[in-house]
Amino acid sequence: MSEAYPEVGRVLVIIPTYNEIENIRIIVDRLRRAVPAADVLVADDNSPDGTGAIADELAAVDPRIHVMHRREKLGLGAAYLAGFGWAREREYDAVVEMDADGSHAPEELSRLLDALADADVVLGSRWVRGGKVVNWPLHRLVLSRGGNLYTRLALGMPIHDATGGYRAYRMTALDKMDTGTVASQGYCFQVDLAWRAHRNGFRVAEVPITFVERERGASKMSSSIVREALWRVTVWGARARTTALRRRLAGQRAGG
Ligand SMILES: Nc1nc2c(ncn2[C@@H]2O[C@H](COP(=O)(O)OP(=O)(O)OP(=O)(O)O)[C@@H](O)[C@H]2O)c(=O)[nH]1
Ligand SMILES: [Mg+2]
Repeated sequence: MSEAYPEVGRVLVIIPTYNEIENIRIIVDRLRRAVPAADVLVADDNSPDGTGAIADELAAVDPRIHVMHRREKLGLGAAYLAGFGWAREREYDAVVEMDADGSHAPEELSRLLDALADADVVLGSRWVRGGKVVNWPLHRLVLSRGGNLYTRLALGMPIHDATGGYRAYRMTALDKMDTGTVASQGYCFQVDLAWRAHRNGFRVAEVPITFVERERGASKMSSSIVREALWRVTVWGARARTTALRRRLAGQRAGG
């Protein structure tokens, strides 16, 4: 099989969906045109609006499109973990995370994959030079910038957009990230994986993206998602500082 990204290998784009009937055709169509060499996996949590059936229709006429039907809505993180497992079983070399709502432009994916040639993890970033957000109300901008600032300070991690969900991972990196122990669900899932990549010493690249607010369908963002991220990041940061302090004390003791 010819590979569009010889330095990366076979790529699977995972699109998690819950009630995205107005978006699913559009996003898959855009993706297939923009990056024809990548395979697509729609991971649908039994959407009541019939998104899964539309995905099946798309898969029936295009062998590069696949659908994973999950029994119930278990959150974005759980859908991605199942998708990573699916990719692992089929020996993909890289996986991409992409929302269904059009916020992540498929036309920008080739830049992320180009960057993966020299990185283990590539983050589509709204908050580096050249990154943009289109049509977000002020409170979402404040939440995202504030959340990322807090994350950077609490974890001491030099990543500008740790909450974003447009990403590419080398499978070898994901395998070492021990994703079986990830408990985070919402946005926090993204921070969790970025934190694991950072702690593993992986090459993490941030590529500027233009994030566009969804035009169709309802957001699944909620205050509980924000609360989860806040407490988990705080706990991880405290744990990392305690571990560093313990090591320093042990080193001082050993050094006499
Ligand atoms: N399979 C699955 N997909 C989900 C679930 N929750 C959200 N998604 C999908 O994850 C992607 C991101 O969800 P959004 O609702 O856009 O969440 P968001 O981007 O944080 O919120 P907005 O910025 O308001 O759009 C979309 O493709 C959703 O359909 C879930 O529980 N299961
Ligand atoms: Mg969205």
